[in-house]
Amino acid sequence: MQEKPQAKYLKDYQPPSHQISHLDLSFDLKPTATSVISKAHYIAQSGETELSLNGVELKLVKLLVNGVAHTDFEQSATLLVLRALPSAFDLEIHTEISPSTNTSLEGLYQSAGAYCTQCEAEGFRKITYFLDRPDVLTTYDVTIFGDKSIPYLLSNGNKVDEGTTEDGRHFAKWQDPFKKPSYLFALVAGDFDVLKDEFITCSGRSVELALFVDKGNLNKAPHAMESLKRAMAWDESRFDLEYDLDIYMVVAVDFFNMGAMENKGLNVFNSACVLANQQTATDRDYHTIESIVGHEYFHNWTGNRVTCRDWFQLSLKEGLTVFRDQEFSSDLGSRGLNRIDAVMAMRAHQFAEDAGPMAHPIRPQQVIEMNNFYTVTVYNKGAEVIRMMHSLLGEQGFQKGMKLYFDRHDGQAVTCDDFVSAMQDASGVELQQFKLWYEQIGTPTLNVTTHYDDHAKIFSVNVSQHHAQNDPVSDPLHIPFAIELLDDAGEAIPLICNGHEVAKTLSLTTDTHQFVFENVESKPVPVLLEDFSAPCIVKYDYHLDQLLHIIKYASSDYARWEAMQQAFLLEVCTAVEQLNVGNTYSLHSTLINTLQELLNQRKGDVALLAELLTLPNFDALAAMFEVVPVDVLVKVTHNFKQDIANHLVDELKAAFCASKEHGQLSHDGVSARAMKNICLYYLALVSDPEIQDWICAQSDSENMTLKLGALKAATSAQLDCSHKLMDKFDAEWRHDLLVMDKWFSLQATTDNENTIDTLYKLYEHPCFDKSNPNRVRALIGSFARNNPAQFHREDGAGYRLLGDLLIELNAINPQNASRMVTPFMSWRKFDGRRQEAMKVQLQRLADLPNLSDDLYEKVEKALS
Ligand code: B3K
Ligand code: ZN
Repeated sequence: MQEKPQAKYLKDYQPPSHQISHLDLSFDLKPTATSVISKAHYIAQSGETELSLNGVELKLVKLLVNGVAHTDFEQSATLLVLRALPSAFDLEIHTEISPSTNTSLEGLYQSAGAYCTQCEAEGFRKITYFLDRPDVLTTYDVTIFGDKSIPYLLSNGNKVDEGTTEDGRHFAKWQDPFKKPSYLFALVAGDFDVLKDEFITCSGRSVELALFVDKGNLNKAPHAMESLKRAMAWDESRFDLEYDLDIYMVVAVDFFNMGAMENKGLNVFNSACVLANQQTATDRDYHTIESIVGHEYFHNWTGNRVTCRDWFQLSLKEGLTVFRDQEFSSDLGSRGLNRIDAVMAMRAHQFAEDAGPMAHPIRPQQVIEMNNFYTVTVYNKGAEVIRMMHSLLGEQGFQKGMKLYFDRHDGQAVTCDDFVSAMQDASGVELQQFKLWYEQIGTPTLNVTTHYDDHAKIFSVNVSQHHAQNDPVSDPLHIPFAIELLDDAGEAIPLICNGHEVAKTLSLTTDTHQFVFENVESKPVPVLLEDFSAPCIVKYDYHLDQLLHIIKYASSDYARWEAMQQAFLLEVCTAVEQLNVGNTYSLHSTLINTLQELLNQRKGDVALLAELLTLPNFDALAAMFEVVPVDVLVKVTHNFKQDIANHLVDELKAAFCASKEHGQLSHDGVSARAMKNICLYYLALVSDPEIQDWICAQSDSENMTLKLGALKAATSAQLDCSHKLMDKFDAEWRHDLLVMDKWFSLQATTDNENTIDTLYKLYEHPCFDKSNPNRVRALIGSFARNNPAQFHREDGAGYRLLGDLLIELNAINPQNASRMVTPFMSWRKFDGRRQEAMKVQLQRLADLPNLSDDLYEKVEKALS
């Protein structure tokens, strides 16, 4: 029987036994037998004579200590233990690996012919035996030998030599002057088209920029390049951080497990997060690309120059870098819309993770497979924790903290405590209590009640904080609680406490607290936890009228959107209750009237208006219920959409026609397209031949945002024309797999009895490939996430489809399998029949003889 994978614990951290003063790597690239020679100088830290090196799936060819063959060692599936070592020595290790058969996309593998690496978190051990942990930093010299049919041989740092070998092959040698941990190592070798550019840094240095894409894709590279230059300039202006090498390279590859990887000076990107032009990419893709290019670039300081001591500290670099990329997007675009995006991700995904069996603190205490912890909790909640510090310290205090952090820790591998200490010491703001956010688990709830005293003109807000059931922390958290009070006319009332005006963001530091506001002339409408000032759930008995008041008048765009979401949620709850007792229910007329008014006025940011018109997604609805009433929820959303369409057909038509877009990339162009698409989405639900004509006409657009908007309207309303439009799209785009991913997603999200059969058939589509994570996510990821009616079919067919796939993926690509299992993690939230059906699939996985550590950790937690 296979041994059970063992967890590692933060509390067991031990510093490394050895440090490495320099590493010399040499690769001779061959698809099934690449030879890797590693030469390093090891220094024992306290007289150790034994050294345990990580290594997985390696063929050991030769082992020399100080130039002499070493025989006193032991090898296991994951370790090479050397004994009888001197206190400092040169270690030379020859290994052999097989990139072409490596479908895990971790270590050195081939992506559509090109060699590339992915080492974070623990992939370097699939390349050579090493101290593969982030607190062992050293300088790297890398020499790559390859056939001349592979023109580009790339690694980190600067190219210092290149040439031809006697046997007619060629080589390149790279030197990275900055010490780095092994997870930041990268090698890429292949034939690419290259877009070159230059960036002059604030101190006047010229940095060469090179973007490598698959042959023929140069016309899709400029947006990523422009994004990179914007990111470099922004990091200088907002954070005073300048790039440090002479060259910055980005390579786009087709087979990649996530979005991108910040390897020093040589980022590797999923091609989906690089390639874009107006014909192939949507406005949303443009935005995502800019933010990911920014994110990876920002890691150069927050992650690479200062890195993590151990993987439990992952949020040190990821939470901070997500915060930085969110600020980048907000400074360059709409702050309100970016905040809406961030909060949607928190509500739909992070809150669900918090409520499920994989719930963990932003600094996890125990881990089986590190790759399972690149989560919305570590990333997005981690960013919210940084954002709270930012709001407590203010921009100036925060920047002082960042400066002190770099002064103290440049070139080091540190902990989240080191970061918080720098923030505290630089700003003088006490953060001891605040640090509990690194330990607590689950989403805290804030119960709010208010009281207005008409005589005394006092409005009091009582807030009590409650930890989630699974939270090991019981002491109160330090919660920044932002508030706005609106008067009858919609004006913000100054917040006067004890005779003084106070800022919007209040501090809640005790279990319960009463905030008392004076000089409040009439009963106000409170905007609570404005801008999502803390990652909490607020419980307050809003009346629909109050929410509509906020939608009209709140000063923050985010707060207006949030109120609209709450209004929809309130309505959904009422509708569910009514349907459950056999009544019918239509969307409340005052809410319809508000939507009508918004559509008629079309003032302010049109892109925000498009968001306001969008119903909360299924996950947001599901989160409100102890047991998710799948069928009723599907019905209610369907009815509400139909209500909006029926009542507002004239306004939607008018708004559609008034939204002029002339193919601009500007915010106005993006907004107009968003508006057109949301209007069309609703209009498709009313039977009107004119609208079918509009949809068909828009589906011929040269602009992918519009084209896809038309297709989505047609498929979601299951219009007669949808098959014809889908077939046309397929014929037009088969040559472009990233575009076909959009088509796969549309197929998967169509709510139709035959969808599951269609999906099984689509496995045979010439563009589909189970070993490519983008394809799998587009087809089956979209299905499980965005087709609740079919995925959660009572007969369990949706679950079986996912289960079947996971069994295959477990063998092909454990990381991808582990991501794709997420929908099953919340099986406890469903009714008995669905629970059983999901458990059957989880049990099938648990019974696999070759179950990967990645899936084991999640399946075991889900079932226990
Ligand atoms: N640091 C990488 C993620 C690595 C994931 C490893 N399974 C990308 C990023 O967050 O920037
Ligand atoms: Zn990152």
